[in-house]
Amino acid sequence: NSPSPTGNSHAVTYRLQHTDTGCRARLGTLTTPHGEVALPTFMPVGTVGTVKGVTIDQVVATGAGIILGNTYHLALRPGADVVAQLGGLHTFSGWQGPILTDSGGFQVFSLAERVKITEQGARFQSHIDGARIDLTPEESIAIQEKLGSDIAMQLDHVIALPAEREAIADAMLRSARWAERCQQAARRQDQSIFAIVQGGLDADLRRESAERLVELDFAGYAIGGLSVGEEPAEMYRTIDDTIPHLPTDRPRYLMGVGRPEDLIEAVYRGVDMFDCVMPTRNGRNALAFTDAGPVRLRNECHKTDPAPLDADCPCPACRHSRGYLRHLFTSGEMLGPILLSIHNLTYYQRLMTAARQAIAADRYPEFRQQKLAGWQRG
Ligand code: PRF
Ligand code: ZN
Repeated sequence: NSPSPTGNSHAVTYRLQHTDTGCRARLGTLTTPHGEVALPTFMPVGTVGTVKGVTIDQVVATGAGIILGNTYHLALRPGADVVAQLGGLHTFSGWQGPILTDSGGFQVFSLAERVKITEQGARFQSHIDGARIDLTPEESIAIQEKLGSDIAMQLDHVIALPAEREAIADAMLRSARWAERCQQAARRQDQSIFAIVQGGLDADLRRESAERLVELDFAGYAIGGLSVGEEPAEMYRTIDDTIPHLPTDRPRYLMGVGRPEDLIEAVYRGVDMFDCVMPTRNGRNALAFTDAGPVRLRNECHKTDPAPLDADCPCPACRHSRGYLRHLFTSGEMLGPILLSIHNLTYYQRLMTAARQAIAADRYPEFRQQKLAGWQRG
């Protein structure tokens, strides 16, 4: 783990290969202890050590290069020590490629009960059994080290928007202090930490957050606190306000985003990594993503439709007619949610593959227009 010629001694490194000549979209490679990933990329969410409804072989077949796991859920059940005893999250889940674990900051905000945030950390009750838990920056890193992910996220303080500027600034500054504590607590040489930029929708707070974190030198930088109810245009503007303050030689990860159009817009603005439950959660609810926009398979109009969801899609769902897929859902068959989860994950991976090809050819702006026009027509 010796310092590279570029002065980057992290276990996880980013190599920028090309920036599109017409926008900020970037083509790059992420190198981790469990292999390389072409960026931009989408990470399927494997919250509790499984991408819901999909086997590891099936996740691999969708084209995914890296998956996400959750500190919060795995710490509550089965516990980080149990995962460690079973060989760590790679062996436990069966996924041998790169894994990123979220820190718990957002899950405390969105799932836990009776949450109390102090400078020390988050105190809350488990949403599973009500047990009282303290999650400090040091504890979050200790758990993520037991899980053995390639990328650990810093613990951050996420707040609901809209909020008073003072509260947003307070949470941003606390998140920056927690970032440094996470860095100090880190022991593993085969794991890197990504910092998380916070600061709501305020350009000055985003800049200050980015500058404080960049000063500390992390392996990568996430943009957090977005997609929490604000308008898409506000999210895009905040990405534009943040990206110029991040180093070009580190990956940028937009957390918990989003719809296909959000990925396309964020890549345009210089984002490299994404995660979201949308492909799997929507798939379980009979909603399929296509180039003509989302398709609701429970709708009567698909009852006798012999066409596949997407004639060009190589996934197992697309060997069937829309009429058959609808039948699986109306009959309550478990294969429906499984097939649509696989289709949607495949759709997201093919979208990112096409985005990378467009960037390599300096035609990302045209590619973006084409995709947005298709989704609007649908
Ligand atoms: N922080 C963390 N995880 C996250 C977020 C965040 O702000 C978001 C915001 N959309 C999703 N997941 N730690
Ligand atoms: Zn398909």
